[in-house]
Amino acid sequence: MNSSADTEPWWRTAVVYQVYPRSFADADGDGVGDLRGILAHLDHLEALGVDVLWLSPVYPSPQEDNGYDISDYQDVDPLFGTLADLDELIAALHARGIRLVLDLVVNHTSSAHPWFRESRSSRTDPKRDWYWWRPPRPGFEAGAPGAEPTNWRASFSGPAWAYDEATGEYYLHLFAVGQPDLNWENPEVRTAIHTMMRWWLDRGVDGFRMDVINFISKDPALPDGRVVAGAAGGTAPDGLADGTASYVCGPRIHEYLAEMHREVFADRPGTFLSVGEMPGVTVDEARLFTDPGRGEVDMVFQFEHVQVDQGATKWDHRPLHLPALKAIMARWQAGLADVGWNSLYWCNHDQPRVVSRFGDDGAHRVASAKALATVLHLHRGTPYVYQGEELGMANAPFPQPQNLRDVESVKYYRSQVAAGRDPSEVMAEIRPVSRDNARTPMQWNGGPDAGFCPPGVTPWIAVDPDHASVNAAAQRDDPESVFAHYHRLVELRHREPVVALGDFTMLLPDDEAVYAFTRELDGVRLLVLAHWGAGEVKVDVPDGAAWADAEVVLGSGSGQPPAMVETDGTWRPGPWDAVVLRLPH
Ligand code: TEU
Repeated sequence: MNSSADTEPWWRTAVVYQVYPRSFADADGDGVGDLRGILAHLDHLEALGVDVLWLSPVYPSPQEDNGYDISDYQDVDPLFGTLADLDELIAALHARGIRLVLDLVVNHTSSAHPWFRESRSSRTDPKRDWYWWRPPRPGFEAGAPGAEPTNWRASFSGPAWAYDEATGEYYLHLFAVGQPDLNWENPEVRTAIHTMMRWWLDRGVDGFRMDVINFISKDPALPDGRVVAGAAGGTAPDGLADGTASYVCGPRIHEYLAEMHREVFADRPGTFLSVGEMPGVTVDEARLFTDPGRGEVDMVFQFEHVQVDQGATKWDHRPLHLPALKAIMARWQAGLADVGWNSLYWCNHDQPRVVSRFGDDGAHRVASAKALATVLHLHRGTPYVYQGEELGMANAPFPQPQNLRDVESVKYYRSQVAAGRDPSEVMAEIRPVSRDNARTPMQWNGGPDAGFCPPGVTPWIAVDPDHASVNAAAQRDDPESVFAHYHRLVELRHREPVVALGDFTMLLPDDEAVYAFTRELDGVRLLVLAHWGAGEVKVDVPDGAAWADAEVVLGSGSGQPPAMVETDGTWRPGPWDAVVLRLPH
């Protein structure tokens, strides 16, 4: 049995809201969202009731990866505003009781960062060893295909090494060419990062979301990966290999995170949040990372549940098999039940919109958005809401390749078409999964460009045409809206300890249409039932008769009202019905 609320860290009852600043609100009329745009919309966050704002990067950046390529860790890009604007945002949030968590992108910098400029200036520069420099593969001519020091593929297509003619060596970039990986083996690098983090905490920020933080420790031997036929995801294998075995949760990762915790957070009065983004992390590793006794991070973002509908690569999109998703969620709930903590998310700036991905963005958009929200928010862990998710925003159309903006999608398109594939086939692969789906402008109202930017301005990425009906203005005062439902879920977590802290038990693991589980804390039990679809369904709820006269905490669906558990213990829901029941009354 889990302990009760008053001894728990604050973030166990919190809900986090992610803002992707480029796409949230454009106050200065350059077509790109900015800090003053966020300041103008804090009432939205307050109305939703969230506790924390996680702000994606606003630092100076060439914007090759929309700010995840940072050229100065201690300033704000003029595109987004000024440091003074950020100070104002911190104060305005704190005045509303909302904490601010910044994105910490320290696996790599931008190639425009002064550290990298120095590092690349000569082989003997004192900062040479701050990055991963290696000579060409023996027997190959520098710069020739195959001369890369390892055969690793970068996350955004192509080799993970870029040749630098000036010094005749290659540097490692696990992401874009403009994102060289920092060498954490070098203690000077670690000290510089810790100093920078303390500087932000001194300024009033409340913690960090740590970008691909489980990639920072690499096997210094840098061995080749194993080449798998067709690994590029298409008909034209690129001859490259997956190098993740050498850097996902690498040899010194726990040491680095414990050191960071000690150097940055441990002796500081206050209440902070650290969440590590960790692609490829296992439950066992996550237990270690989030065990409070070890002092590493508070929680991690795992990726298994957002890869459940992928084949060999993210472009190989498969229909969801609900029992597979349930098995993943149940395993994470069980694995972090006694030690550690889960973060809960369907959406972020890298994922397609959940109502299109797992729900029904046509006839049942509102009901399916609510059902998906209910399922996620009733798990044990800290839920994350990504801007627009609380409105049920859907994937956008992207009719032509020119409509794409994201470096990952654009590079994939080009590489596949260059390899001779049919462009329309490649576009069909990209549409359902592109990160651009998450990045279309926030839909504030039904007017021109959804109220994202001042009239007459063209947004950096096209607004989804569905904003005429799907927007904040239409939902904020409507008790039946997706927004109102998210607000109720946030409020429920704050009010009802069993939601934040109760034990979790998955029910009906093999059912393909109903997601069901119970939560329990100090004699209070919740039953959560969600119909994942619109077909005809009847399930026998385990111990169902007991729930027939339970209190209805929340209910939503396509019809009115949603189906309840019947006295014989069965549940016959309408399309996307979802209910949360409580015992005792
Ligand atoms: O994402 C890490 C990451 O694993 C992503 O590259 C993810 O695999 C990909 O988006 C799936 O399509 C983080 C950031 O969230 C992302 O926006 C950055 O591009 C990336 O790191 C590099 O900083």
